[in-house]
Amino acid sequence: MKMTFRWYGEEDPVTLEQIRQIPGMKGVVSAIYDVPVGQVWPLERLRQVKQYCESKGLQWEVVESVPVHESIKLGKPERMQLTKNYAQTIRNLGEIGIRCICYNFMPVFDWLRTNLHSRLSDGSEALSYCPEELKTMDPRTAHLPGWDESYTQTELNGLLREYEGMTDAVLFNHLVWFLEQILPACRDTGIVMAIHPDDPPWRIFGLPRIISSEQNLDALFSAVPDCHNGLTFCTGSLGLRTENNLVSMAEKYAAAGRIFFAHLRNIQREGPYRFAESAHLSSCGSLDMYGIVRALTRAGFDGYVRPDHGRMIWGEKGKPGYGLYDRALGAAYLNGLFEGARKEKGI
Ligand SMILES: [Mn+2]
Repeated sequence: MKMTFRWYGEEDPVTLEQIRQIPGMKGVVSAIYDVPVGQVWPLERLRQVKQYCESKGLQWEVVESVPVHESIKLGKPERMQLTKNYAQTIRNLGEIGIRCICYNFMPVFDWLRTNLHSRLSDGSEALSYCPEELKTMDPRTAHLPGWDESYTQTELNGLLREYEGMTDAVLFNHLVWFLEQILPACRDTGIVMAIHPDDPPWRIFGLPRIISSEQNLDALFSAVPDCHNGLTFCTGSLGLRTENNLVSMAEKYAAAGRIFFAHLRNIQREGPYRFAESAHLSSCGSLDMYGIVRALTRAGFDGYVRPDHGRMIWGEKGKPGYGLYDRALGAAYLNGLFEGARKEKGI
């Protein structure tokens, strides 16, 4: 297990100096944020970021994310060139020593919450989701928390129209096509593709969802059995569906060599399609975090791990979900769970 921390580049209010002081921290998970989706990430820029991280004592081996252009998900003719560009980005990432790419195949929005500043009973703030709030949000006309600056209203309307009537099966075929096209670049560089599950794992605004359940994952690995095709095991996303047994899924996919990266965080399920993100501890939410870590360890998981969204605590201001303090507490807790699990296994 290699503990990492998401870092949003030099604009991030959380600095590499701070990240380095979290006990057990080995590296960062980052990306290039100012290259338009679909274009090749320039080698020179990648080298600069890599060198900057290393100069601060941190490795950069995981990218989150290289976004997949909507035209690839939609299966439009320009997907040919866009996929070639994606493959070239993989090759450039291979050049600077990246080992793993986290990506997702969710149409339009790669995550959605209805409140980014939900007040928990201890006074901290967390991201939350509830169906009543969702009903008041029509993406064609209204403000969506976290997405205001990503699309103009016209762009968003156009995109939603293009997805009208798309089935899960069609979107799935587009994912398989995309993976088959980029696999040669993965084989040449050794880079593995770790798909992030849908967040939350159910349909929103009628958009298709294809990576939400064990059945979906089985279908993906049987359609594309290549060993570079794997998963970001995000407990906070998959764990929102009660039928996803995370302990058995962790064991199954880790033993099969499909988990390359784990996002370990807890959520409090508050009813159907209703949840708040919680502190990482098992006692703070709905998930058995020790059970999950033990299952990963028993199955021989040796990939990358990061604490996922944290609450805003101690008066910290910053990017919702990505402050320093609660994620650092999460990392310390997870390190303890892994130490316990390793010792229990006798390694
Ligand atoms: Mn995640």
